[in-house]
Amino acid sequence: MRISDGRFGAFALLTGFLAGSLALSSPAWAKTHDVAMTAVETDVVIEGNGEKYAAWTFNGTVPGPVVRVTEGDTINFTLTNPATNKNPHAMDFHAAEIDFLKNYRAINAGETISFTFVAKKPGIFFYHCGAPPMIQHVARGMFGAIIVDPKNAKAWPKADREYVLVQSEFFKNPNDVQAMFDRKYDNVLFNGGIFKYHPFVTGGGKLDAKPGERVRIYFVNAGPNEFSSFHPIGEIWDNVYESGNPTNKLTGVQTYVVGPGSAATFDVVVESAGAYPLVTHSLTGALRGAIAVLLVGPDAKPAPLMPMVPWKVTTPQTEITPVPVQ
Ligand SMILES: [Cu+2]
Repeated sequence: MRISDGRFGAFALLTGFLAGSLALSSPAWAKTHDVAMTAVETDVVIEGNGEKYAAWTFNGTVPGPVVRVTEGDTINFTLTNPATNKNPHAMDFHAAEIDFLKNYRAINAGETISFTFVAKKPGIFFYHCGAPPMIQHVARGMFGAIIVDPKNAKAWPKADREYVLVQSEFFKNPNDVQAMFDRKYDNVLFNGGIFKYHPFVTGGGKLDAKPGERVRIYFVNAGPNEFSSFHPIGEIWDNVYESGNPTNKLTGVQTYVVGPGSAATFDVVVESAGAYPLVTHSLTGALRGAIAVLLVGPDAKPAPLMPMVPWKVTTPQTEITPVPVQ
């Protein structure tokens, strides 16, 4: 550029100034969120009869808390691994684009790690612990979902009702890492429970909706190994958005495959009242726990994004005795 030219010089100064301003400050619509999680090694209820499991968790629940931000937002994340824990833990956000070695490294009990990222792409993303053996940390419950809403809310139709469903495999013996490598799972879970949203099973709940509502399911497959073949029995997905990005839009889909470590957003407009089980059509998974019944009726009440209401315990709770590692 010829800086001797007055007009070019002024233009260069102006664009340089604007570029500098943009680099120094976030766009006006972007927010900064401080997100803190704690690795908690604790027993959690995994079945409607009160059965408990020696889980490893983020914040004491399986899945961990849903994180929700908007495209362009900055997340200052902190993970604490309390001194009372026995194992190293870590955090890997699929919504982030940052160095893995530095940010996703495992920290020992008694340590804390912090990192910052900008959620640049809209969608539904997996998060999980990456401490070795990662297959065990995921299988025992260290996973969750982060929703990055598009900054343009009109990028897709407005949803009348939203749910988050996270699928995962359950291994009865939390210490049998070989079973995890051999894919010898005992159950498949939605949101950390066996038939958690199946109203005909002891202690089971449901997902509510009203006729005509556009129900949006943010679906994450935590794995660790199996593919999900997500299907609404009695319905057809009006739209499926790969990775939950409004740009990745499919229409009129019966079943959509979500691999382990992946996610998609599913819209269904249910025309008439009734029961519509949402399943993985990999039937060995559905029949071992991965059925969530969408109960559609005019009296449906508002519901949280991820219903985690404690299950009604109808039988005495039993503890699972940890088995030593082979
Ligand atoms: Cu962990």
